[in-house]
Amino acid sequence: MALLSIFLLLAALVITTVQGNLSPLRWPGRGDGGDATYITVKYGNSKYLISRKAEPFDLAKMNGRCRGSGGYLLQIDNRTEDSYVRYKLKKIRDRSLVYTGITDLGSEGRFYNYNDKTPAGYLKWRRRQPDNWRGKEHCVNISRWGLNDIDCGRTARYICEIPL
Ligand SMILES: *[C@@H]1O[C@H](CO)[C@@H](O)[C@H](O)[C@H]1NC(C)=O
Ligand SMILES: *[C@@H]1O[C@H](CO)[C@@H](O)[C@H](O)[C@H]1NC(C)=O
Ligand SMILES: [Ca+2]
Ligand SMILES: [Ca+2]
Repeated sequence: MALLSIFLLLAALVITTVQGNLSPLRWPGRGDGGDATYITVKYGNSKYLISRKAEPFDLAKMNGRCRGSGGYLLQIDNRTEDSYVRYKLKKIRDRSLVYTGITDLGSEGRFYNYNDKTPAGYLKWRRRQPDNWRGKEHCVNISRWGLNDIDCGRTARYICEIPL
């Protein structure tokens, strides 16, 4: 009887854990607040569209798409926004490369927002980044661990920010 209770308790724990992982942000997923193209989440005064499909990244092209949705490639203004986006990415099980709209193209080491050329607001780099590896890392990817400068043309996902 005691064994049975322990078994049931363990089973309950496993189920709870599994359900916890079935976050609305599973990738790809349904009912995650998005459409076929983007996973959509809201925070503060912005909506964030995380592209579902990895494609060769191009700052102008992807920023153009974000503009088509009423926004721009992700800009990070402050610590809370940074933590929010990284928290969401952490919940998405797919760990593929995700680009922001932050770049230092044409101004090595000085990072700015591609869309409006304003200086990057808040840069939480991963340890030992940015390193401008091989002198050709001018775009910025984001993950649960922070930001990293990376070359611009990789096949990856990207995030649009839409002001509400
Ligand atoms: C941080 O930035 C976000 C996005 O621009 C904004 O909605 C939020 O109000 C800001 N928070 C603080 C504490 O400034
Ligand atoms: C993206 O940036 C992170 C730093 O947060 C880095 O560790 C990671 O390897 C990068 N992702 C890819 C797929 O290159
Ligand atoms: Ca660089
Ligand atoms: Ca780097």
